[in-house]
Amino acid sequence: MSKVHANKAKTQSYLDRYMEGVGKRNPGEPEFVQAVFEVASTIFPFIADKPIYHEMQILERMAEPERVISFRVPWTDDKGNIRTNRGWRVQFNSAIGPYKGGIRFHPSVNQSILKFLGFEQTFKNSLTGLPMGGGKGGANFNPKGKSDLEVMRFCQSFVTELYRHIGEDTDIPAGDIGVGGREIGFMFGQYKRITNRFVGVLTGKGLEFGGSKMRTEATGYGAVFYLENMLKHHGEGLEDKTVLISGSGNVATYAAEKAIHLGAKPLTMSDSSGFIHCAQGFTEEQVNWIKELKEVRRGRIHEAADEFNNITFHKGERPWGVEGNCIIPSATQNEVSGKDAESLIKNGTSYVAEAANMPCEQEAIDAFMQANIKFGPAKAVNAGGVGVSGLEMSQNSARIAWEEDHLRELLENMMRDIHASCVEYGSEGGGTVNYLKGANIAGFVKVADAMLSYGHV
Ligand code: NDP
Ligand code: 2IT
Repeated sequence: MSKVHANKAKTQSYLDRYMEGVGKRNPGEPEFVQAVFEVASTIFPFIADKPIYHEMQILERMAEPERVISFRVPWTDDKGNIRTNRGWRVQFNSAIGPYKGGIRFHPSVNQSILKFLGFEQTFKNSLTGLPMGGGKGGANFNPKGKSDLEVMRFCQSFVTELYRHIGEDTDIPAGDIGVGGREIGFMFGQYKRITNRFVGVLTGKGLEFGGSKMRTEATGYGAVFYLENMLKHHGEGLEDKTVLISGSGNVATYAAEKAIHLGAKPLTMSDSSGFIHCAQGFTEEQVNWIKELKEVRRGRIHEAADEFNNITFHKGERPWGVEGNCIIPSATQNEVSGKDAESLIKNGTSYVAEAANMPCEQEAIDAFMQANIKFGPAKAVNAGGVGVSGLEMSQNSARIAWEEDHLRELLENMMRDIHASCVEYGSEGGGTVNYLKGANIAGFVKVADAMLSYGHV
């Protein structure tokens, strides 16, 4: 066996043994194990000739959250029934800054999903270049069909426990699926009321009470800026590119809006009931209509097909059977399967920009890589959201508010720099960039080196 071959086999056996341990220590947590594998499979080869990371058990420590808090969330519905949900905060890694990451309200939320999200967040936040550690929280609460008052009572109860674990220098939550401006307002109001402190403990706040301009748009806009950087790096542009988007929430709608601004044609959007398709590409007016449908009226996506003649609704389906040059999955984890990937490849898709967290199953990632499709991983592509959250924290600390143009420029520069870091660590010769490897290594190094400085903690 050649030396190179032998080293590869050794690295593979380290990875196998490591993943066996992760699997054993986290039974019944498939999403978490999946996320750890995605990172570890690119980090083990990188640290093969860097024994310090092995000796100091860096990857073992990184895969263990610093703290997982779970708690009861009792609340009363409009009929006077007492309801009980479970809330969590996973404080994953504070090596480079206070815990930072969103809160998700969705019936599917469990410890595995929040641990995967907190783990990913650690590397994502590192990529932004800002001093933020990784965390994630949420509850298995279903906001669908609940009145504003029910949502308010739920948020107040959730924060009545959570408040003792968070703080502007400790842990700063934000939004995620099911948590937008309305919920952040309710949670901030309750935090302020309990603690009698007006501080930047949450991001994604309303502009009237310490929120930052560009935060609402940041994740979707940032994802499209990242895609644009990928295209430019390969001598192409967004102009006239057809783009398949899934989801119709915060991330999806602002991704569609920015894609239109930059001359691309978003053809699809979706929710959990199916997808909508517009062969000509949605107009900005249609995207605004969908924003209003989802944010204000909290309706279902088929209503867009009822409203506009050139939009069709495809019940129970995902958009991945449509032909498109690029895809921006923006709904949830594991929404692009290996089979979906095969169909996208056959239909000529050449760029994938993951705007949701871990939307592609491992089989899909493998298929894209094998087909030489440019694959932008979530922790890089969607980092603009938490990036502008970091800027909201800076503004809150300094008690100032920056202008929108300034923030847009900071966001654009941040996405350009993240792309450049991914290219730096992910270049494999012959012009090929492995963005997944690049993002993982670039995110890992800073966190790992900080952990080395602290000794055995
Ligand atoms: P929203 O709640 O605003 O929207 C979520 C969208 O995804 C809705 O269209 C929803 O459909 C759909 N969706 C959610 N769960 C499922 C599911 N299980 N199956 C099918 N569709 C589903 O969330 P966001 O736009 O904020 O978040 C979308 C993704 O982006 C998530 O992966 C999130 O973690 C990630 N993200 C968000 C950031 C942010 O700043 N908000 C930052 C970085 C990443 P329906 O209404 O039917 O449930
Ligand atoms: O997944 C994510 O990065 C988010 N939901 C945003 C987190 C944040 O703190 O802004």
